Amino acid sequence: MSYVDEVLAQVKEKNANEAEFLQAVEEVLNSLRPVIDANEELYRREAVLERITEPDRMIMFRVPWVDDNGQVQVNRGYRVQFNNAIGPYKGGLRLHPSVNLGIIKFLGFEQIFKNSLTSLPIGGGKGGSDFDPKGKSDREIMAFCQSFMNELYKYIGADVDVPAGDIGTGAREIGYMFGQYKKIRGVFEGVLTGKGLTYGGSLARTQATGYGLLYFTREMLKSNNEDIAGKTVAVSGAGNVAIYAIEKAYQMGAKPVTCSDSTGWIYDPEGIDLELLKEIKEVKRARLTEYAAVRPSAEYHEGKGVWSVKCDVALPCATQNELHLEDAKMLVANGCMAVAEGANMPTTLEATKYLQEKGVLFAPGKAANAGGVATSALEMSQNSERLSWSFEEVDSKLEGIMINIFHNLDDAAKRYDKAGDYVVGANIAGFEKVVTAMMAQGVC
Ligand code: NDP
Ligand code: 2IT
Repeated sequence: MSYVDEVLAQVKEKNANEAEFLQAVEEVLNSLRPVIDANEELYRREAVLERITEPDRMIMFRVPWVDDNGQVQVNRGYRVQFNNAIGPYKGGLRLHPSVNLGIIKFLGFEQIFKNSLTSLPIGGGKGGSDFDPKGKSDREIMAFCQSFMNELYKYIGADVDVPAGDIGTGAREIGYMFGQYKKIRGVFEGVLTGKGLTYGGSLARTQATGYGLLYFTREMLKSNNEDIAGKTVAVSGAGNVAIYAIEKAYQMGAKPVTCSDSTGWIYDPEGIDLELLKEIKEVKRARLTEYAAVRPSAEYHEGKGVWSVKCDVALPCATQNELHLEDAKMLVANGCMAVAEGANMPTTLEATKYLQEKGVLFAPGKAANAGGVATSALEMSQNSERLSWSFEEVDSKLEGIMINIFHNLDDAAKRYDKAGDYVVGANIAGFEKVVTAMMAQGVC
């Protein structure tokens, strides 16, 4: 049996109940075959794949907090510190009822390669909780965040592990967590990113993932003799990533016509009204039904279906496994030429394979959405030098990083005779740096 198959079988046996983690490992290891096969003896002896698929540590803890009725609630908190070969652990905190160990491990595993691709010194980690922020008062959110940090603080630090936002964790939650860390440790340091601008946050971090997604997509299209300007874009999600993807799409002359949340989706053929969307999602924290209620050009549909709309470019920006084979078929039938993942692993393995076979340009999340964590690393740099850069400075660095990521993975794919396969390119380019660092540091 080849080394890759051997390790895949072991990982499946050891982590049998972790579907999303297995999906992520399968994708990465399968696409690394050309590199592994070329170095099989060395990598096998060094147990490189066994080491990279086993987290450095997994921390799980009780998060008790008191709700507005005086009732004590208990959630489970997680932090998976996956790999720090190239820098301190770095990755977001997801607050969503679906969170479990397998989901946090898949996200942490992806983060290793994503962070490597940014070319910045950050290792891979992820955390979160099965806490559901929906419908909670500000006081309840604060109670949860403080209790979460009462345990998490032991394991993190500006040079150790630097968490940030993800689904359900935005500036409000980061603020409460930062305050509690400072209270417990008595240290004002860049232990979290995505902070508010008055206490160490970076300009352009809020926009970074969505903007970066468009910088990447534009470069990918350009390299295939296409232009983002004039394209009709289907976007899923209506959160941080989706909103700023829509904003940058407009700035580039494209027309975003959809968005979605967990209850339904909007088709607005005249183009999504960005200010209205921001008001509903960022200020009121309300449902998309409110969008359709005040926008005559918009259709609201319950449930799923955002990929049934005719578009040139699709940007899944909500959550994992939201774009299935049947969705991929609809996209292809409707003439979609490119899919770029704003979310982490939004496209199933079957759907990805189908899109690639049909010649659709496919940008994996670990490359296309790396602008968020890259800008988090820029926030860490600013905190270290106790300076704040201008919006333009951060944004232009972000743009350069995304263009660079595209060319790195494009080159990596070409080196292994897989030109145009950006999944293979991203995994190989991300892996090479981490594995070189791991081997240089010995068995640890
Ligand atoms: P937000 O919480 O701001 O928004 C998430 C959006 O996706 C909401 O519209 C939400 O709808 C929808 N959504 C979430 N879960 C589900 C679900 N199970 N089914 C249907 N819709 C769902 O999160 P972000 O925008 O920050 O994150 C979106 C994706 O991007 C995630 O995959 C995240 O890991 C990834 N990402 C985020 C980065 C960042 O910097 N924030 C960086 C890189 C990747 P509702 O509000 O109704 O739940
Ligand atoms: O998935 C991701 O890359 C994020 N949620 C951002 C992580 C970060 O540390 O900014």
